[in-house]
Amino acid sequence: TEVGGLDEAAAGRSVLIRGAAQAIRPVSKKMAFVVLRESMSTVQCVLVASADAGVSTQMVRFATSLSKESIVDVEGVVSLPKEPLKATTQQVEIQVRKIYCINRAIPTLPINLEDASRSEAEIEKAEQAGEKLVRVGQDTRLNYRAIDLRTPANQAIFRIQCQVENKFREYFLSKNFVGIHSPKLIAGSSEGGAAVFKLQYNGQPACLAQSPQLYKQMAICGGFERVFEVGPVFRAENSNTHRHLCEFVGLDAEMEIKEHYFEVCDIIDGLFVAIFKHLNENCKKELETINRQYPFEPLKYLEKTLKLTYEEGIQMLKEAGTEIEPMGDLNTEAEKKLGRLVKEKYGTEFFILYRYPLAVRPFYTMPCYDNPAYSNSFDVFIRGEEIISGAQRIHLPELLTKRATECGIDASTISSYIESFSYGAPPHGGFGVGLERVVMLFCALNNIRKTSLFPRDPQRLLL
Ligand code: ATP
Ligand code: AMO
Repeated sequence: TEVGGLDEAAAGRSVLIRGAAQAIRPVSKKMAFVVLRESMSTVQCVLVASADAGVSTQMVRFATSLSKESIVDVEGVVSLPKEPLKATTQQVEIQVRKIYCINRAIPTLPINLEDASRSEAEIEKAEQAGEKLVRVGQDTRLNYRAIDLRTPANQAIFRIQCQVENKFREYFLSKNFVGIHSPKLIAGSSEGGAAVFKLQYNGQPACLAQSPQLYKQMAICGGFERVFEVGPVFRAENSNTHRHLCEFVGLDAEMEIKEHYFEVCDIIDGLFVAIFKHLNENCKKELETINRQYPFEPLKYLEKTLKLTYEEGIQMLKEAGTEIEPMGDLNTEAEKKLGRLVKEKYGTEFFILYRYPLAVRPFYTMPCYDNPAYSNSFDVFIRGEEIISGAQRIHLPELLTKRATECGIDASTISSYIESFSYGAPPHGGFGVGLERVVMLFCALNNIRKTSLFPRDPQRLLL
């Protein structure tokens, strides 16, 4: 039986459950409570010594001697509690008949699960009441991630992440995209900009791919009209921020464009509205569980995603007192502020900003036909932070060589990529999303390390 499925309807049933002993509360020689946890759910198990039920005082003593987080099997009967239960997710109890310890945890764990599962508000309330408890810091959590991951909020976060990835695949398959896998060991950097991890490849200098960019475009040259990839992306940037990782999961797409690069924006619109809907409708328990530890407002989004030009964006910022260099990029502060302004004016926290100045985009970005100082490119934001970059690409080899050179890239180092466009290449465009950022921002979490199972940041490699 699964702990999460135990409800009032199960009252009177005999069950066998396995879980971790999250809390052990002796009451007397004849009575004890053991709270068992299985993923996001907890249930209270009641031991009462009684000859009728075949429960001895030794069994009660054995239960109270268990160490927290030991793995335990319990046989018992589901019953309704006399008063509503506050400390468990399930509103039923188990009257224990038999209890077995499958594997003991060491007596003193580096992280106390109950401390690690509390919200900031609960911690403050407990402190005001004079209770002594431990605030479990981010580093401690990551140093002992195998325990930290057991908190209900973490269980929920990675279930949400899995759903986002799954919906991404499902949506692309429904739109006739072909899933691909591009190499991660490559000879040169993929696109300039972010720093790369260098390594030796059979005596040759090589690096880890900083994106599937060049290969997903070459797949389009290879005759696949629409492709997508889910895979690791490596960035050696020394960015100690709340939103940068050195390795993250990239969700990438590339597609032929028939008439206009807004066809790519339409895919993003359909994809994300489908993801948000799916999470809100089918992941209620996960979202509530995250909310209990990290309270957040549901994401505001429109059925048809708002698109604003970059110029409109900087005009909005200007009117609100923030001057942006018109042909420069938005810094993190300006992006956040624009996010707030758009939310006030249009009632959405998810929008596309398009037509960026060409100078702030990568070399492969198509300049605007009407004004080459701008580009057919866009970024997408959730709650004022970037989750997607995308664009129409240059499919003309001469222009590609010219733009690479202007951006300081030696075109001879990417000659096979550039040549791919001389064999007949259709107009195309695409985008890249960071999976961890989508989950972090959908749930308004304050740090990307919370949405990475074993995060790689500039300081963290060993665990
Ligand atoms: P990507 O690098 O993939 O485009 P990003 O969100 O990292 O996505 P960047 O273009 O690197 O975006 O940077 C956008 C803004 O983020 C920059 O203008 C800069 O203000 C800010 N930023 C980037 N790296 C850092 C950093 N290490 N510390 C503080 N701010 C940073
Ligand atoms: P970009 O470099 O903007 O674009 O990356 C695309 C998306 O990946 C995520 N992201 C990150 N997530 C975590 N840690 C990081 N250090 C990090 N850097 C980026 C963000 C970002 O929006 N080739 C282009 C995409 C394209 O045009 O198709 C690219 O890599 O969510």
